[in-house]
Amino acid sequence: MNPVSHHRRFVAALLAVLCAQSALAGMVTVDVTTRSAATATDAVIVFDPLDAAPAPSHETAVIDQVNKTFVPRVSVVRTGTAITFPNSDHIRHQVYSFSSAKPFTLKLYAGSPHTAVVFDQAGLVILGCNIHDNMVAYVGVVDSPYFAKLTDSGTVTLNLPAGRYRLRAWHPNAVAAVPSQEISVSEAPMNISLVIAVDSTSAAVAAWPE
Ligand SMILES: [Cu+2]
Repeated sequence: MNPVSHHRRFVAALLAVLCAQSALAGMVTVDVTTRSAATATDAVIVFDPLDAAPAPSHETAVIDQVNKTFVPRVSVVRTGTAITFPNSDHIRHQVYSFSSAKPFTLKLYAGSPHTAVVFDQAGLVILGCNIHDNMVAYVGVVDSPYFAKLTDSGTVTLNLPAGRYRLRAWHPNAVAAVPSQEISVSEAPMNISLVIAVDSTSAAVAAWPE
């Protein structure tokens, strides 16, 4: 084979790979509005794949304690994620959860505990502190690598492999459940608008969409 023909074959093969990749994924943009003065911050969206099961992974996450507040207040993690709970305050905290997806109590501590807590079951885990009653944090544990937490802008874009998904959404202060919907992702960009009725003064914690 002469060098030019070899080069052409290489380019053709490269183009084939690039085209195959672009056809296998799509950009999905989700806009969340709240129907109130509350921003979309802390809203969670999850795409549960209905076709191929994604390869398992072992991720890590951190929930800090700063000025008697969990930071971040809302986390969304994949099942199997190991979360550590450092304490950046100069006082002691005692993190616990009564949630059935992950009941646990850490020892009363200052500084960083050495052991992480593995969130191995899907569901909502509500964290509290035994010393400070008003400390609360939420961990949404999901069997999917495709999720996002919204910020003030209310918009997030994910690059999802082509296929069918169930889209569900949640906000800790939602006053009504958001119906889940099935979507089909292809290479065409997709825009989805979601409305979550949020009342930031609501004391009740919104039910997690299972
Ligand atoms: Cu505390």
